[in-house]
Amino acid sequence: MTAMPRPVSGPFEKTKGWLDWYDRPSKPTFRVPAGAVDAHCHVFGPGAEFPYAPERKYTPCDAGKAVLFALRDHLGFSRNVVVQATCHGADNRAMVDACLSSGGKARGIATVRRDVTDTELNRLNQAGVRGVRFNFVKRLVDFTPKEELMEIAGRVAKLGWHVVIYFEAVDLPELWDFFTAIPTTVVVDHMGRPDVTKSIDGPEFSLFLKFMREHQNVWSNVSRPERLSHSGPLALNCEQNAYRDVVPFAKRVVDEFPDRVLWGTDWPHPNLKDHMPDDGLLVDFIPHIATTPELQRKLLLENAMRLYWPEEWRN
Ligand code: 0GY
Repeated sequence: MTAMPRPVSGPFEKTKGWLDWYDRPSKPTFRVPAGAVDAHCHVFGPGAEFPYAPERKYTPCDAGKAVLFALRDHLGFSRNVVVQATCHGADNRAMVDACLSSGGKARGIATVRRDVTDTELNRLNQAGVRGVRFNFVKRLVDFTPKEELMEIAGRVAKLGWHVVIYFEAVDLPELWDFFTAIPTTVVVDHMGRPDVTKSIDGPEFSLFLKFMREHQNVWSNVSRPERLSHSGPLALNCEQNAYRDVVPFAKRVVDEFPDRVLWGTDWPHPNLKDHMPDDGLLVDFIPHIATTPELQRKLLLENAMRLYWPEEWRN
């Protein structure tokens, strides 16, 4: 792929301590099924058009919809689910703009506050939003009382939306009662961020599997090895070795819950300071965790279509 166009450095550059996205992703060897959905990615700005939130914990590199759609095509995907990133707070304009510009090929996950009006929720729905994200990662967001979040969950349930939750594995016990009371489908971001240096059969990951096993409304996104891995990409062109310590965790979830898993690039990879992944290599990671064509089809196509485009999904 020719290099993806980089934004001109803006006034945000001086505050930034994070890596920019990788602008020469390789062409993956693994071919995703026709119609596949990148079910977790973001847009950042551009900041001059869609300013970052004053309460943000990091200032990213601009990474707008045009580059996202070029990456989608380059990797072989057909659709995106654009998840509101914390650097935009509850200002959903950049995400909504990406959805509206996609010709129906992008759905959105929003962040809303308790005071959001029904008119605004309906407007988001029209634009393609199908869920809200509740973030419990303390380095990313300030605390929101659980009763406020539950009130929001009740309201979006009426629209047929779901709730995406992002938390660290160590926090699951404390959050368990809240999560299990959410009245919608619940999508867990990135398997609840397991510590992959710990045993896959240890208490933390076992609790996560129990969460999915005992609650049929709970789904999981199984992507983001670049963030969970300690072994790292090793040789960039040797996918056998890339992020190998994450494989058993993601494969376990795909094998046990094949009808409730999703995958996404997580582009433009917010908040990474040490290593920025080659998105082509991330796609080549998929067959290590979804090891049959049937599992790959569920992970990349069927599940996401059922959740985000049910009206277009005829199986
Ligand atoms: C991710 C990961 C992170 C950040 C965000 O919205 C965000 O800022 O999601 C993170 O820092 O772990 O899922 O993209």
